[in-house]
Amino acid sequence: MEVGASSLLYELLAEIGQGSFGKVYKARAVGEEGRLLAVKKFHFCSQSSPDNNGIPSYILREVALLDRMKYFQHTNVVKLLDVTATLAGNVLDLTLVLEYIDQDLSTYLSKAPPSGLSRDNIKLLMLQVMRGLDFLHVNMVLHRDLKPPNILVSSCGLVKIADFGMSRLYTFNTALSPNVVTLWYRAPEVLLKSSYMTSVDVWSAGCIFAELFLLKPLFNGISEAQQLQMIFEFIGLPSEDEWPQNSPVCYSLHFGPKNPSPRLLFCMDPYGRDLLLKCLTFAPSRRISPAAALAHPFFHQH
Ligand code: 0RS
Repeated sequence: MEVGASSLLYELLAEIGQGSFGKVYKARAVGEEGRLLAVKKFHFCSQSSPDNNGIPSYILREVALLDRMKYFQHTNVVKLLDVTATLAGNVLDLTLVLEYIDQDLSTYLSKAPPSGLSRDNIKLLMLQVMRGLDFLHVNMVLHRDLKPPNILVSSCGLVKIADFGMSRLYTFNTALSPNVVTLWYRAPEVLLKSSYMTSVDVWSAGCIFAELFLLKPLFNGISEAQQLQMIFEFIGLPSEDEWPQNSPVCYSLHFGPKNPSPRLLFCMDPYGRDLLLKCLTFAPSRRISPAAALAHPFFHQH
């Protein structure tokens, strides 16, 4: 099988990242005045056995969906320029060519003055994150792992979401990858192994929103249990009937106090605080949507 006729020629310059997402390289296009590119290589292997013939069909479907994302066009979403997939037996090689942005949000935050980012700056960054998310969700694309390293910030302050639309492919490969995944931006329903939808990305965006004010992660748990504990310390323990029924994790009062103590919110204005709590709502169905967040007064007051 072959998807995409690669017409883009490039030379790899340096490896910029490695994880369950495969390897990402900085590259330079040949011709085109040497435009910079990000090239992502994803190697995908499945043991063939008598009852398992190679790559599962849902993976091939994911690749076909990915190919459609070449037609995606949004200022706040990294542009996918080319997709090449080659399937040989039980090995699938996937190469994505994407636009390159010079900085990620974690580096951007590490360079912020100790006094913090200005409220206007935070507003502009968050507005773009929500616009990008709204676009992805309208197009039925889940990110599922939104965090500062995959939010890119260009030198002129343009925000672009990267590393989206591949979460199902990653899940298949995580068992094979030794990388530790961060829990810090993970929604409670994911930590509770319940079903989830686009609202998980809004939770992550909420954690990032708080981090723009604090310049450090809001919840930095080192285990799933500690992560949940930190969450409930902040938003309060939900009632037992709010607990997802299909979760293998049992409801327990040990998880945290009944009443929330959002102590870190003193540095936020009332609108910011309100938006944050709407993003960090326990029940996925009551969590604010990106479209509703964009209409929130936090973004519209001067
Ligand atoms: C550990 C501090 C370093 O342009 C960067 C880019 C960068 C991109 C880019 C474009 C499109 C991706 C990257 C991408 C694709 C998975 C990804 C996972 C995470 C991030 C991006 C992904 N910290 C991390 C790497 N880093 C420097 C700081 C940079 C700097 C500039 N521009 N990626 N990473 N898709 N798939």
